[in-house]
Amino acid sequence: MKKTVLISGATSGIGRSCVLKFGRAGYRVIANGRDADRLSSLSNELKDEGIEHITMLADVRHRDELKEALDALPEEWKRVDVLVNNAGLALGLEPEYQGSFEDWDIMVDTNIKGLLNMTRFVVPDMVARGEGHVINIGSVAGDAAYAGGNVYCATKAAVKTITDGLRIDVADTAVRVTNIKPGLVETNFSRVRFHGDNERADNVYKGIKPLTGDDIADVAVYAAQAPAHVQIAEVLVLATHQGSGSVIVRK
Ligand code: NDP
Ligand code: 8X3
Repeated sequence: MKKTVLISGATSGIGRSCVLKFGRAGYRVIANGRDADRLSSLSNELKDEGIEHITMLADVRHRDELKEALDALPEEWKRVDVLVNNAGLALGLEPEYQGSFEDWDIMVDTNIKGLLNMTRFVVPDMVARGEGHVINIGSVAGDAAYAGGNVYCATKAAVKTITDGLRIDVADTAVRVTNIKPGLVETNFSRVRFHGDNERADNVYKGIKPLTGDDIADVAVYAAQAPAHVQIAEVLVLATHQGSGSVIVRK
């Protein structure tokens, strides 16, 4: 029987790549997103590729909405083998003393509380079954703050701690827990961070070959397909000319 993967934030970037890579690797996919049109065009693409899937419309920040969407999954889709907590974003790059309260709330609500919401709803069934896999998309930004990264970096540091905590809490079961920490990945990430300023977003990837969503999805699929006794606990994936979160050599 095919395994089922649930991917949050599946309509763009790393999440979309995970949908395609897991689908091509033979998984059935539950693709979560919060935009019905984007989910429907993803679904058409998956149909063309012959990937078995369903979509799940829910904003991970909204606990009741998320619970309802999970409860409404068809019975035969309720057993989730792999959960990829990917939905997330950065907003702004201002010094902390000039940051936007609204941006901070959205980042904390999505990157920390949204990830926790999904985990809290999906993982109990994995624990009851004694198996499953949670793959959280953290970031190199969680390892150390960089200029203007303040709150975003803090949310990704929280993802690291939350991931480590879950791994400890399920260590008496065969549930595996992974934190993938990407560096510079060219997606919609910077367009979102700079509130639609495309020129500023494009500059982030100038003079360096960034990672792609596919590069990160390959790591997620690898972690999921490792033998059952192998737990890929944490992976830091940087672009080759990136020395750390803040050291990027542009040519
Ligand atoms: P994208 O902006 O391309 O994709 C983000 C996805 O998350 C979109 O599908 C977006 O949906 C979805 N999303 C955002 N908020 C919510 C929400 N509240 N509920 C459901 N879905 C939501 O960026 P990336 O692919 O780059 O980002 C994916 C993850 O990777 C994030 O957690 C990010 O922090 C992390 N990351 C990214 C890096 C990078 O350099 N790109 C590096 C390290 C980590 P919508 O389109 O509707 O907004
Ligand atoms: C995204 C990577 O370095 O732009 O988490 O914050 S970075």
